[in-house]
Amino acid sequence: MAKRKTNGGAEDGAGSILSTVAGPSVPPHPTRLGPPNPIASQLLEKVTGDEKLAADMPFNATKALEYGEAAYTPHQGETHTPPTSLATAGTSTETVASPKVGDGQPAIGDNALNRPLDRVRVDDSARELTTNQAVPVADNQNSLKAGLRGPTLMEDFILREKITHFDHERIPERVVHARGSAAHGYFESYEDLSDITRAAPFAAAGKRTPVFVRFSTVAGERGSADTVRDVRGFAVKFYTDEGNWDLVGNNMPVFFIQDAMKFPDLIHAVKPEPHNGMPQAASAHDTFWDFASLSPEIAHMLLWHTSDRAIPRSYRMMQGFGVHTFRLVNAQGVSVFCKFHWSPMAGTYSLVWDEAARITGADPDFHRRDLWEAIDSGQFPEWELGLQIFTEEQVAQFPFDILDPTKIVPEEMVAVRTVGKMVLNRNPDNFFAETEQVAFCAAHVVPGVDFSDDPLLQGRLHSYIDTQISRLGGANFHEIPINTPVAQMHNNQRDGLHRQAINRGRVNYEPNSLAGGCPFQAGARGFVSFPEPQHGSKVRGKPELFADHYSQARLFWISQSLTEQRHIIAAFRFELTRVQTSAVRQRVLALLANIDEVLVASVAEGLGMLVPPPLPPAADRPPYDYPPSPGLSLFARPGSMGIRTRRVALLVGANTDLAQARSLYASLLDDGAVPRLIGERIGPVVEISLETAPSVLWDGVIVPDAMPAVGDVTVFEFLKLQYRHGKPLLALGNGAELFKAARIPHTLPHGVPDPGVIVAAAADAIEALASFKAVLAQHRVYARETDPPSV
Ligand code: HDE
Repeated sequence: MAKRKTNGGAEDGAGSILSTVAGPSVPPHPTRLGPPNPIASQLLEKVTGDEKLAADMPFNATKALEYGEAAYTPHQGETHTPPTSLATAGTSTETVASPKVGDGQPAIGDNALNRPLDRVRVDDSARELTTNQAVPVADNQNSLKAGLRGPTLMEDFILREKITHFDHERIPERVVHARGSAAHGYFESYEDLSDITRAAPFAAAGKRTPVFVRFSTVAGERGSADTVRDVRGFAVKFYTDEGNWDLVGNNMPVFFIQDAMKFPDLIHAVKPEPHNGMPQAASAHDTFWDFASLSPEIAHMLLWHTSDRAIPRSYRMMQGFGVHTFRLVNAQGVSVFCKFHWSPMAGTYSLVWDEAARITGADPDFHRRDLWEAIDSGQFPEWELGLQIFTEEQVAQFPFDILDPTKIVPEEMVAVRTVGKMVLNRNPDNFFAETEQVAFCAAHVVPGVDFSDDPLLQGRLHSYIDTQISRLGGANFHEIPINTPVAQMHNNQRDGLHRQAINRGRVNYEPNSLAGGCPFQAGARGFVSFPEPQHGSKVRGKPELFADHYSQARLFWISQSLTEQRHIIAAFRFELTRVQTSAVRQRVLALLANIDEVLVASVAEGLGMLVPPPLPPAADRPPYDYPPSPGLSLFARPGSMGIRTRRVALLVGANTDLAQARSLYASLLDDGAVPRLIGERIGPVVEISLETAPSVLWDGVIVPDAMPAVGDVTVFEFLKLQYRHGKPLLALGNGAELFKAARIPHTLPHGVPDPGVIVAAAADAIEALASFKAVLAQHRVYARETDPPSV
C-alpha cells in the first residue's frame, strides 16, 4: 500500500492557489502564483488573510453565554479585525475599477444604502430622453410602423418598454390609511432625557433627528377626499442614529377596539359595504353602526369620532397620540410607562360639518394642499412632543387598565411633560417614491423604547411588516430609499425580490470566523427587551377593568364645550340618519344612554325616536366618576400662530377701490396670512375666480370699498356660507351694500352684536382690519350657530 502523503506539498508553498475546489489539509495555504500577475498576488493575500482570520477563532467563545443565567446579560459577539481588507472580499478582483463598479476601493464597514437620499435623486435638466436602458430615443411621438398607414411592429422595443412600465405603475394601496400626505423635517429634543430613556433622539438637549411624517385618513381609498369624517393617522418615522423608530399614531388618543383580533371586523364594517361598494370614506352607514352598537368598548372612541376632531381644519392643526401605553427604558434597564402626545403650535382647529362636506367637492385635496403650501411658503408646521410618564405603582391606583387602548390617562392624573419639538420643513420630491412607498411599522422601535402588553399594540407588531410585503412587493421594502435608516444597517438577510444591496464577501451567516465574526452581535448596546416578568395561563379574554366602557366616554362628553357637544349631537344625528335599519339606530341610542342623558335625548330627538333603556353593562362594577378634563376640549389649545396661514378672500369687482384692496392685502401678508383677490374671472387684478375657489376654501372674507352691490347669486352664496360657517366678514364703505343685499345678520341669535360681521367706513379701514384679524385669529364665531342653520 502506498504511503499516505501529508500536506500535499503545501509546506514548501507548492500547489496552485487558483482553486475553488479544495484547500490544503493544514495551513499554510499553497502559494504558487503562476506567471506574474497582480490579481493573483491579491488572491494570495486574500486566502492567507482568510486563513489567519478563521484561525483567530478556534472555537465559538460566546456559545456558553446563550444558556441559563448568562443569557440574561446580552453579550457582544466575538469579532476579529481582518489582517487585510481582501480577507473579507468576495473576490480578489474587487480592486478592478470601472465607471460601473466604482473605484475598486471597498468602503469597509459601510452600507451605501444608508447614505442621504441625494444618492438616488434624479434631475433631467439638459438631458436627452432615453429608454430605461439609457438608449437615446429619437422619436417619442410615434410607434414604429410598417409604412405610415401600416401596422405597428412587434419590434418596437421602445413602445413596448414605455407601455409595459405604464401598465405596472400602480401598486396596491394601503388596506387602511390609503389616503395621505407627508413631509420631511426634524425632531429636536429640549433636554437630555437619558435618566428616563436611552432612545437616541433624547440623548442631548438640542439634538436633532431627521423625521418623515405621513398624515392620513383611515377608511377612504387613495383618491378619496381629505375632509371626510374620520380619524387621522399621524405617523412619524424618526431616522435616529440607532436605527428607525416609527411612532405610528393617530389624532385621537383612543381606539375603537381593545384587541387586534377585532381589527379586520372593524375595518370591514367601516369600509364601503361589500355588495354595492358604498359609501366611500364614510362611517355613516349600516354596517359600521351595526358593528359599533354590538361592540360597546367603542363608546369612548365614538365620541371622539363624532367630535370636530374628526374634521380638522388642517393636518397642521391637530394633535397626535401614540394611543397605546409604551415603555421607556434607560441605560440601567429601569423602565417607566409612557404615553406620547404631539401638540400643534398652530393650535387645534376644526372645520364645521357643512363646510367639510362642501370642501369634499370644492377641493378634495384640501389638507394635502394646505400642508404643501404651508411648507413651500416657509410657514413650517411645528408640534411639541409631550410625554406622560408613570410607574408600575401609579398604574395600580388608576381606575382603568393602562393596557386598554380605549382609555386615556387624564392629564389631571399624570401631567404631560413637553420634551421637544418637531418641525416639518421640506416637501417630498416625489409623491410616489416617498409618500406612497414609505413603510411605517409599529414594531420599529429603537433601544430605549419598548412595548406594553396592550393586546391591540401586540397585534400591530405583526401587521405592518406583513402588509408592506404585499403592498411594496417583497421583503426588501426596507431598501426603498425613503425607508432606509440613516444609521448603518448590516445583517445576513439576503436576496429576495428587488434586492438593491450588493453585499461584499461570501459570509451571510453568523457565527462565522471567515468575516472576523462580522456583523457581530451588539450585546447590551443593542436592543434589549425589557425583562417584564410573565405569568398566567394561556387564555383568550380580557381583564375585567376593560369592561368599563362608559366612564371615560362620559369624561370626554363632560369635558367638551357646549359648542362641541352640539356638534357631537349633530354628527350622531347625521350618521344615524344615514343608517337604514332602525334596530341598529335603536341600539346606538341604547349605548349612548349609558353615557349621558342629554346626549342620548338630543340624538333621539333628532332621529324622531324615543330614548330606549340603556344597553346592559358588560360588568357589574359601577362607573367611575371622573371630573371634567378641560384639556380634552379643542378650545383648550388656541396655539400661537395668530392669523398665519389663514386664507382670506378679498372680493373685488369692476369698481373696487384697488389701492385700498392692495393695502389690506399687504397688511394681511405681513402678518403671514394668505390673502387673494377673488372675483368673477381671472385677469390683471383677480387672482382666483369664485367658481374655482368657493366660499368654503376661505377662512374669512373682505369686501373692499366700492365693490358693486351686484345681485349675483354666487357672491351672495359666498357671503352666506362665510357667515354660516362662523367666519369673519369685513365690508368697507360701499361694500356694506353687498352684506345688506345678501342679508348677512349683524347680531347673534341672542341679540348681541356679532363681532365677526364688521362694517366700517372706508376711512376706518385700518381699525376695521384689526378687528377682522382679531376674529380671524380666533378661528370662528361659533355663537352664530343655530340648529338648523338660519342663513
Ligand atoms: Fe394601523 N395599520 N392598525 N393603527 N395604522 C396600518 O399598515 C393595524 C392602529 C396607523 O401613513 C397598515 O402600512 C392593525 C392604531 C397609521 O403609512 C396596517 C391594528 C393606530 C397607519 C395596519 C391597527 C394605527 C396605519 C395599513 C389593530 C393608532 C398609516 C398600511 C391591531 C395608534 C401609516 C400599513 C402610514 C396603517 C394595521 C390599529 C395607526 C394594515 C392590525 C391603534 C397612522 O398594517
